[in-house]
Amino acid sequence: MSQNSIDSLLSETRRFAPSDEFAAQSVAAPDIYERAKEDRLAFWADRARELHWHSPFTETLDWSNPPFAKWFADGRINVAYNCLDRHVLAGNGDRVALHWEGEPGDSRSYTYAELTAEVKRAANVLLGLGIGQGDRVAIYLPLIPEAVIAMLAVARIGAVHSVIFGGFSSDSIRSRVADASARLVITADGGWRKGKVFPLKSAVDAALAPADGAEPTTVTDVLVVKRGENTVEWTEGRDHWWHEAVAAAEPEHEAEGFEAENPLFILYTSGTTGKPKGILHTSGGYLTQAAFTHRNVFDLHPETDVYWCTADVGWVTGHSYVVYGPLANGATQVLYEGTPDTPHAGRWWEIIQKYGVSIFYTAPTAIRSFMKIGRQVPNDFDLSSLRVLGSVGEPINPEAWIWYRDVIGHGETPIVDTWWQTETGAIMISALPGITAAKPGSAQTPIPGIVIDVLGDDGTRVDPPRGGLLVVSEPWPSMLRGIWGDPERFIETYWSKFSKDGVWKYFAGDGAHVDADGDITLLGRVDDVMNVSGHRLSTTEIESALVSHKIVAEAAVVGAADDDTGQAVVAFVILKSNQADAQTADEASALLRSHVSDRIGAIARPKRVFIVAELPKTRSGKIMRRLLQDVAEGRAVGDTTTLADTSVMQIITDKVR
Ligand code: 6R9
Repeated sequence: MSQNSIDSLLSETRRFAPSDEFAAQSVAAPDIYERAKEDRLAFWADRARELHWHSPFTETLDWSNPPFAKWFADGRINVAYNCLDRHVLAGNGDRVALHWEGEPGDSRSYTYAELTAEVKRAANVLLGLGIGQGDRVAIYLPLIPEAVIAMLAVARIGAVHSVIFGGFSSDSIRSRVADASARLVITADGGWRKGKVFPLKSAVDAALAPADGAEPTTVTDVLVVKRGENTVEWTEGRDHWWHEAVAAAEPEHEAEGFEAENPLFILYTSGTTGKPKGILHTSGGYLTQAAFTHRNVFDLHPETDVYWCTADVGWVTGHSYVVYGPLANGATQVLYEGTPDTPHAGRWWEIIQKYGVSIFYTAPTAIRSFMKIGRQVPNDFDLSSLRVLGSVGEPINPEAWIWYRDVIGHGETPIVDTWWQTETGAIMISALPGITAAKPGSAQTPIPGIVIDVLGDDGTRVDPPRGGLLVVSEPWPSMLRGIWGDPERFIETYWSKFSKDGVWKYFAGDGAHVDADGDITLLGRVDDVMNVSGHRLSTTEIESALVSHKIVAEAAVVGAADDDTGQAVVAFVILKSNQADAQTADEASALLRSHVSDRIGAIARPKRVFIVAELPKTRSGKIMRRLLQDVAEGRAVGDTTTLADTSVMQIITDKVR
């Protein structure tokens, strides 16, 4: 974040208390914080008991082998049963679970009874393919109901899903499938985006094809949902149409209980090295915190609310707040396949009007892009059904916060700014809309039952008002249980910085400021992880993609502050000497931008690629990205005295400006 926006965040004095009317109907009672504090573990055990357990747990937390936690370990639970059958058995089978809206304008709704029936059949399809408890299933789908059905079917049989965002490349699929040794891939013939069908199956085909130096794939079967009406290549024996398999499957499937620590999913996310980390989540604790936060942070009244989270299921927000949280709570929700501006700039607002959406959860990058278009677009729609707004993925600046409340929330709705991560599994810091007086730009308060601290580099708590590093000081139910196949990296990445003398503290990688009221404002990543439109990208991963191109000798990538996307990817590249004259800098830059897009996915495509003759390095050869960031953000270049060659920055700056 730029110094200007930090300053404006920290001088923010406006407060927005909930109205009396809102407070009176709030799901969370004002004493919830005290109750959680009195006995934190008992508080979480009570929350867990709000779910259905096939057999009850007796132990809440086992922290005897930190940092490997076990929550509710001797209980047995079925996550999908909690999201489906339970509501049908409670007499809510006719309640709509999903209102799905396709980008071209087609739509489908599923009641809880219908969704349960679909998931039972899909579970039988998976069992028929030999998938069982613990097997990994990769899911590479557009945002269609089958994505939700597939995830729940995997969960129902105790298998483990690894959802891969539909915008990722075949290389990304290959590495994720290989890392998790997936047996099955569920994909589609295509999906709609920006008025066109994009292919998915062909990327899966390429990812599973034999490749030089790669192990043969572990995937034996591919299920293909028909959505895009694309023609697809077909591998007999391996590929199966989803609709045919589901139609042929037995309709009944009884959900069995699995251990609370049975793995539920792996989700890959960027870290500070090139290789994405497979973040592992398990069942009972994850569902407990996803459901609790969804109900309390959004003040969900499942009988009357219509909830919409705009995230794709390829991100953790789509796991916890499109699939597991809302469905565990029996919510009615909207799912939209496409982009916000197709076929017109008011598409999202039209959807809110059509379904009477009352709770809306999106990312600051989207809000800023709407701000840029102007309020006349949303003003053309009836948004009066909205009563709670949420934000996630990156810091929301006070200007965007106020615009969101004024223009989308008709100047009245509470806004919850929710801080959390793929690793935390569920929301960790957020206001509660019926209790907290909201402070624009600040995530404010740890949710009840969560212990957060802001520490100085020496590991002691900072004295407010002051900035430092964000840590979680006590284990929490939805915490990651590890990095798939790499316990060492798990300990090293998250626990080595601040844990000592048997006291374990989780280091989140974010900077944060605590003000005099004790409210927490997030300041962005402190490591080599960028945040572009709320999506995590690793500088190293993009650098590796760049140097994999034959014309590149060396590359350095930084995240530069950007008005639209929060941060933008900016690359500095040295070409191989025989290439420098072969093409113009513009040609090389265009070529490399699309190369990164092919290797990782369009979200990683650098906004700008500068072809330079040298990179700023310390005498020990470490690239000083901080200086490149100064250039990319148009600032005066900071201290260069540790550079091996101090003239380098002048040359780069001249080139760029
Ligand atoms: C849920 C999600 C996690 C990183 C996190 C932080 C940033 C998320 C934020 C926020 C400020 C918020 N982040 N929410 N920063 N305010 N409300 O986004 O997970 O994709 O793993 O990203 O996103 O930097 O460390 P994930």
